[in-house]
Amino acid sequence: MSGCFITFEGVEGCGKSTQIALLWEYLTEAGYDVIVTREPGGTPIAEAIRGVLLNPDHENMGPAVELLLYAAARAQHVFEKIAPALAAGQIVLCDRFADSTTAYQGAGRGLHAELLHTLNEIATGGVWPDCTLLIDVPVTVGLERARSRGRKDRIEQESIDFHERVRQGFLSLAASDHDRIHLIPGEASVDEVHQTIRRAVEALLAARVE
Ligand code: T5A
Repeated sequence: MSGCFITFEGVEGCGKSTQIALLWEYLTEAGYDVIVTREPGGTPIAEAIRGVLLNPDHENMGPAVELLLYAAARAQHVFEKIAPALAAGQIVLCDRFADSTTAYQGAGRGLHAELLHTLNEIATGGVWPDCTLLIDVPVTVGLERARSRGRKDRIEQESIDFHERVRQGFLSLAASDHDRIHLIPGEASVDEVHQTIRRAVEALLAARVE
């Protein structure tokens, strides 16, 4: 049986990492073989690219360079980690994936949708999430949560307007793909959000064995 690819998306500080850890624990205890990974990153080469992308000193990075680096990190991540894990039948929980490029570089930076689509096709090699959990919070709530970590990375330093466009980009994606993208209200307590996510993933896994 091939594995199951589940991605988590949303604005800065929406609670993805927190929820991925809870879902990993739940699924592992239930006997599933689960790995957790993230974008940009997940492999040594892609983590090195992450360092370049998020370095707050790289404020002169052009939009095209940013786009190509996210795509390069994703191509290596899919090739080295995600595709082999799915082929081995594992559940892959991934903190961000190609929808982040559509939201940040598309809606946020204003890059052309067709260009993003082509690059996403190349970078993913056709490996696409079975299910995406979009945790939605107001931008100010997410940024306030993220701020508690200290120095902001290069993308967190962007304006509120940029982050609002990103949020709207995610919401548009969810509206256009109900089957894959589950919109999860993220302002509820950590446990309430976890329960909502659990129900969505249980339904997904049950449907796959029918
Ligand atoms: N990016 C990424 C692109 O521009 N294009 C792309 O193609 C890709 C893949 C990645 C950056 O790169 C950009 C997007 C990002 O800007 P990152 O460091 O991985 O950088 O940033 P994020 O993915 O945004 O990760 P964060 O850690 O900022 O956010 P999370 O993981 O969503 O949030 P989390 O779980 O760490 O929670 C943040 C805080 O909130 C609390 C937690 O305890 C924590 O303190 N919290 C809650 N508090 C109250 N109620 C809840 N329900 C809470 N849930 C969590």
